[in-house]
Parts: sequence; C-alpha cells; structure tokens
Amino acid sequence: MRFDVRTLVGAVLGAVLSGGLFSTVLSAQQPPNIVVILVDDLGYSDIGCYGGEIETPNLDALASGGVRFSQFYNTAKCHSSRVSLLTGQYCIAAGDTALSHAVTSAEVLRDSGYFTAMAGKWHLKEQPTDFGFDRYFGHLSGACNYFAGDNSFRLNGEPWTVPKSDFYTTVANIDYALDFLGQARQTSKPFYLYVAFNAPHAPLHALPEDYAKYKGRYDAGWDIIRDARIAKQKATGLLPQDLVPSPRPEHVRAWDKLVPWQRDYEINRMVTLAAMIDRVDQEVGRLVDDLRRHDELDNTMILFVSDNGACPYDRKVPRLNVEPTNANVSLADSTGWSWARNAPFRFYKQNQFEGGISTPGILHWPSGLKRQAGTIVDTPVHLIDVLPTLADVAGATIPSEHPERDLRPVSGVSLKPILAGDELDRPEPIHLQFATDYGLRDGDWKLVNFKGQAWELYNMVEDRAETNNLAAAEPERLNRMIEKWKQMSLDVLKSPRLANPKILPAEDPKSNREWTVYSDTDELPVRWTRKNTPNSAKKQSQGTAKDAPL
Ligand SMILES: [Ca+2]
Repeated sequence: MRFDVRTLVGAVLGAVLSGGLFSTVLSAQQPPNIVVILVDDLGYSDIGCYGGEIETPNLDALASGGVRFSQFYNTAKCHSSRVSLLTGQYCIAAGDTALSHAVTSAEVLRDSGYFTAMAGKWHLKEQPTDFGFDRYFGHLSGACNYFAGDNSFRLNGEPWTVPKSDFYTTVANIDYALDFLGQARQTSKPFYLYVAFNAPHAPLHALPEDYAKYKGRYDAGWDIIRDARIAKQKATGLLPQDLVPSPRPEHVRAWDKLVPWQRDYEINRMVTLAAMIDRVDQEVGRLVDDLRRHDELDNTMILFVSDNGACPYDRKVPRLNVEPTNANVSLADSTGWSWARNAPFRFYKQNQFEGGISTPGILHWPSGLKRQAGTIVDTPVHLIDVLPTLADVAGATIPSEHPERDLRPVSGVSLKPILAGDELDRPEPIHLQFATDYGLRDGDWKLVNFKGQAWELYNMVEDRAETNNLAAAEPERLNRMIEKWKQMSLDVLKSPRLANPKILPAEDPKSNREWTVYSDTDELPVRWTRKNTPNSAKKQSQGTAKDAPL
C-alpha cells in the first residue's frame, strides 16, 4: 500500500492532536500492566467461549479481543498449579508448597519495578506477602465457606476478620483487587495483579440473585448439556469437526436412568455451579471496566486460566430441597456434571487425562497482540510458561541465585512469540504428574496413566479425547516416552522416587471411592465419607444437620 505523504502527515498530526496515536506510542514503550486471573476447579467447557451455556460475556469479550488457547494445560490440582503458575517450574522441582527452590512472579516483577498485589486463595506455605506481593487480601486455605470465610483470611500480612454479613468471597476479592489498583496508581509503577478466585471450588455456594438466574436451566440433564457444549466447541472452531468425544463412562449414569430425587439433587448442584461461574464472570467484568475507565486496558496483559478440571469428588451426603445461598447450606461436587463440564474429555481433577489438565486459556493484550483478535491458538502450552511470559513482556530477568533459596531453572518458555504469530520453541516435552497420575505431552503424542495403572498412548492430533489407546500398536514410541518421563522426573523434578514408579495393572472399569454412587432405588446412596453412615446420610438429607466441616 502506498501513502500520499501529505495525507499521511495530516493523519498523524490529527491523531497526535486528538491524543490517540500519542497515547498508543507512549503505552507501547511502557512495560504493560499484568493481570493474571486463576479460577478454581473450572471445567474446560464451562465458559461460553469454550462451549458452555453459562453466561460469561466478559470472558468471551476478552477471548474475542485476544487469543484463546485450545490446549492450555494445568497440573490437575490446586496447589501444584499455583506453584507452577507462580514459579515457571514443575511443582516438585520448585520445592512444592514451600517454594524452596524457586522465585515467584511477584518477586521477579517487583524487583523489576512493578507494584505487586494479590487477591484470593493462596494455598501454599507462609503467605503472599512473604513471596513478593506488596499487597494481599484473601484466604491462605485451600477452600472456605463463600459467605462466612474462615480464620485464614489475611490483609497485607495481618489476620483479617470476615464480616458476619454481606460477604461473598468472589466479590470481596475484586473489591480488594480494585482497592490495590487504586494504590498502584498512586505510584509511577506498572502493576502486577494476581487474582485467585476460590470459585467454583466446593463448597457449592451461590449468591441468591445468581442462583435464581439459573433455576430451571439444567432440567435437561448432563447428557444433553454435554452434547450441546461439544457441538458449540466444534461450531466455533475451538475443536476439530471430526473430533470423537469420549463416551459417557460406566461410573456416570445416563440422566434418564436417575431416580427423581437424584435428578432434583443433580439439577440443584449444576444450577449452583453455573451461578458461581456467572459471578466470576461478572467480577472479571468489574475489573476490566475499571481498567478501561482508567485507560489502561490496551496496555494491560490479562491472562485467564483454571488450576484444574472440574472436580468429581462427591464428599458430602445429599441435601434435598435446599437452596445453597447462605453460609449454612452448601452442596458437594457432582461426578456426572464434572464429566459434562470437562467435555469432550475424559476424567477429572487430579487425573492427567485431558479432562484433568485442560483449562480455558485466554490472553488479552491489545497493545501487544500482533495477530488477529479472536484467534484460537492450538499450540500446547502449560502453566510453567506463565512466569517466563510475564518476565519477557515486562523486560524482567528471572534470577538464577537467591540468598536463602537453592534455585532451580524454570522449565517453561515465554509465550510472547505466539502473540506475534510465531512458532513456540519448546526444547523439552511437557512433564505431567500429580500424586500417582502420570503423563508426558511430546509434540503430537501423549503418554498417560490413571492412578499409576498401565501406561496408555494417544495421538493428540487425531484423538484429543483419548478414546483410542495406541500403547499396544506403538510399543517403541511408548517405551521411548516412558523413559523420557522417568528421565525428566529425575533430572528436572529431582525425584528419584518418581523416576522409578510402581506401575499397577490396568483396572477396568476405572474407579474412585469418592465418585458419586448412583443407587437404583429411591433410597439415598451409601457413599464414602469420613464419618457418615447411611443412617446419618438420611438424617442430613432432611436438613437436620449442619454441613460437615470443609
Ligand atoms: Ca482447584
């Protein structure tokens, strides 16, 4: 394209006079503000731009104005994902929750001149103010009552008492996040804000107005909802048209085979979950509006991810005819709905199958994005890539030495090239592990097992839903990948124990004592709990007992 010089000069002058170009040029020279938003136990298909029917217009807008990752991996578990997100390392390598071999993104960015703040769930040792965050509001615990909180709340390092009323964690997190941004603006520094929502982790607790919005929307059940989500994932181009979804497993009952009380109970659980996720979106919207109002949205890099897939562990006895919209009533996670929420994948939180480790991943940064807004990126990436990315865009250096910690190198790579449409150069495969669930993603191939059972092998380009195990057909590839996984366990994670895993025979069908038990009668199910017997289950279902402690 050729420009007439006079027209170009006129256009530039006009833009400068109106302030548009001037502010754009100026902001491009400044390190971006950074906002990382982590949600807790969100399924791959829960939000609108990943196939869900839950109303998430604010997250969808970030996706359509940024890029969306179709293969963004977490570690399948709360604490290990937080470790990897903050340190760029695999959890065990980083020193686990003590972070004894790592520095955090807050420390790296603070040392590079950023104002650092966090709101929400910490779930690691010490507290955020010990690891580089100038400001912190939230709970140190892994889960808490949304309306009543717990005694682990802190504000800037000091114990904080949860108000007796008008409190809901998802809202309070953004109240404080906005407060911290106001404080950041009093300085001349760019800011790094890390918001770690506890939603939609159990206990299932929704604000009354959000709960009311979703009543009546889940009567169709999980088979129909899951099919609709998969159809939307294909229609929007998130997943290939020819993808074969994983079928409903034996441990999830067909919706039309549930007895009436089971359907009522399950509908109530999904209504509550949808309401909790809708509220996350509303609060993300409040945060984005605040950035926009301060003319900061263009040069703020926002990343949205979940720490693991939907949680199937049904740890409370059923409660019927209740609305979990206050501190005294809550519901537990549902195995059947978790299967639908992780659509089209297999398994759940803690498992290294795609249902456990696949998260929505949205990156929004208008000033930094060099490719078409709304692009879907199919390159596999992982939470270990977050710290290298933040350091890269901020111009910060990740240190190799620390006065008190024996640092290990980061394993992640910067995702910045993806913003320009370039290829990602990842020198090593992605190592996958939580407890005895293992896996390795190497290019198009994935090695995986379930709770330490026999290794399975999948071609992820042809079979992302892991329906066709090629372990027997590709023994050489299988063994090569097993050896690589072991070698990385030793060399990168520094775990001799992990490098010599005990592999158990395959169990078929797979089972877990905490998955929902579906009875055939109108009797309440006998299920595993720490203390409850079927008799106490009956008693609690009538609403006569307080919820069990978390
Ligand atoms: Ca989690």
